[in-house]
Amino acid sequence: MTTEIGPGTGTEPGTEPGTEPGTEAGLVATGGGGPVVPSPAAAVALRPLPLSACRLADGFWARRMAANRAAIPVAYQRLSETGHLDNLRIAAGETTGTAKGAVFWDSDVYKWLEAVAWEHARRPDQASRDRLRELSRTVAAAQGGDGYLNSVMRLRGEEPYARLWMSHEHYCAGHLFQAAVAAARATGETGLLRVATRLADHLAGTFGPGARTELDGHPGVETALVELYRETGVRRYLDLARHFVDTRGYGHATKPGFDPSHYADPAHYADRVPVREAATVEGHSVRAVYFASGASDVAIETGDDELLAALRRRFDAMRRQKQHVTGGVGSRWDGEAFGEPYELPPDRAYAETCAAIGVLQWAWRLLLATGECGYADQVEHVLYNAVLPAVSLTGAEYFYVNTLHRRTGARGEVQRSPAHGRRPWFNCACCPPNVMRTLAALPAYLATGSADGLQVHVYAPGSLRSGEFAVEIDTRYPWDGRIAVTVREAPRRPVELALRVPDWAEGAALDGRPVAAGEYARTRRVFRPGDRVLLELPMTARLLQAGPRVDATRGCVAVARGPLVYAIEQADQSPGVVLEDIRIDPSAPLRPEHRPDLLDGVTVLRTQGLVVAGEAATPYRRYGEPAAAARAVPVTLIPYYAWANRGPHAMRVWIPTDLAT
Ligand code: FUB
Ligand code: ZN
Repeated sequence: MTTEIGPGTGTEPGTEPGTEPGTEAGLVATGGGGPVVPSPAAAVALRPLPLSACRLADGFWARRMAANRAAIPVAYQRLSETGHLDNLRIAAGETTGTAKGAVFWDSDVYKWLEAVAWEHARRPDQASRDRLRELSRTVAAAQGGDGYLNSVMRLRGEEPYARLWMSHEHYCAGHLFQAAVAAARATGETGLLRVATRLADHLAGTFGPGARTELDGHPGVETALVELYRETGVRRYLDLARHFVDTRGYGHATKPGFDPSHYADPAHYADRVPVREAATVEGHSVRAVYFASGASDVAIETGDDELLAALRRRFDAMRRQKQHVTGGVGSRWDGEAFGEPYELPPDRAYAETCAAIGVLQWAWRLLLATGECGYADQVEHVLYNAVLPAVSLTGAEYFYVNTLHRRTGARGEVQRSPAHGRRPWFNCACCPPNVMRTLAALPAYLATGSADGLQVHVYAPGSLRSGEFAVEIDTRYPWDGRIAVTVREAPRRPVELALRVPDWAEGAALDGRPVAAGEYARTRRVFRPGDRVLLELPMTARLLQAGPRVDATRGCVAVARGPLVYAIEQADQSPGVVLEDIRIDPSAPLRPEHRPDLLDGVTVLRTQGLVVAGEAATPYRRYGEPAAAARAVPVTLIPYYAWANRGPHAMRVWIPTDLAT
């Protein structure tokens, strides 16, 4: 049932459901959906399940989500302390003062609201509903009579949309739309949705064919407009998203005039090459992948195969040339940017948390569009190894930059340096609430449904339902590769159960029969309650090496087991051994050992390595001269996501193998 709350409860003229000027459909919340709900006409191979159809039982992700839930009130505190909330309250006339912080700070509040909404869907509680209502009222009161909304711009007296390359006004609008859609789907309440549609109508009246042509320097509004279209049925929001997608690549988002920095480079804004022609990702990594996600949404909703094909080519180029072994993207600190192909330095990796979340969003959309297993492989890989490492086990401390190598004694020069370890907040706080909203909606990424079946992409204990087909999953994944699926309810007709066999899982078996890695293992039949299907994924640890074009990791290996990338951290090594001096012996076995007592329960890997005798007089020696003597040492690896939970120790993902290199 739809409840009208907060602003516009029907008492002011023109605020009754469905009577908002410029709004063609009534604000009737669809309810139940998660973060991406393609419209009935959308060109998708798979459809997400409602959040309520994916329930997690105690296990790996349930623990991480519990920590995330506990961090949500902590983040509210941070948003209060920094002045994020005050900006909106001052703009709303609830208090007095001047604007603090960056022009995009409203977006952090909206991301936090989105997290509250998804959490509420999972476990409703009055306190979060009250908070949602209270802030919805504030945001509504901060909105101008014409629908314009941006507290910082307004308080600083800046002219709306006058410097869109930097002002993030559309970007903030996008995060508001996402929060409003989440609130409607999660709680059935449309107060915030009303604010969102007023702002979207303002945007649609200001920008588009025959109107203003500038684009926001930071994409994000595209996917949000599509979601708003999906939630409200208002076609002009989709049309505006398509306009923003099709007109990017012609310099409309780029800072005009001369500027010797990246601010005058159209590539920084994903604005150098039109979307249908772009062969790869470039420029600011978050902007590039957010834009590609939004463009994928547009392709899905408009049935634009040509656009989808271009986005698939671009994703593939990113995966082949510009993605770290962890799934993180963005090699350069300067401009927070993608580097050249194969420019993937582990020690200087930027790999912003938001960029990983953008890759997750993009991969998920391409999975829905195509049903191809490779995109689900990316979803899982990025979740475990690029998104999760950004948050502490307590759930309340974050990395902005996700390095793959922290040196012994490293000093954090700037606030976001990973050398500090994870931090409670940042001045540019895009990442913490982004993690929060992503983890709060995590069950939405586990499985999809279709008219005749269920597809499971990411394994976690719990239950899943697609229509009349309901199953229970029992597993200790990612520590153990056995996944038992028990049917609880099934229609009296054949349906298909599709279980993803990850690309790394060579030797997997379904009910004892071999199944191919990198595909779905499909069982189609008339299921009966109590039927059981057993998928067994081999969990032998494996060594990975980079191709010859990746210079930065030559002579090193990375280690993975199941879906997890591993790392060595100083705290686990023998006393006196300096992490930089460790070499791994690639011929030595990697023995798993589950340690319930360590890092909230992890499977460590133990192996044999060598340690060189100490620092040399100079870093260089003549070619061919023997390296310093080495002695054998035991080496312990932990999952990369769990590093930096015992202080900011030295850590590395890429480990040298050879004393000669
Ligand atoms: O541009 C402001 C913030 O910086 C965005 O939210 C992120 O993309 C980050 O890079
Ligand atoms: Zn960020």
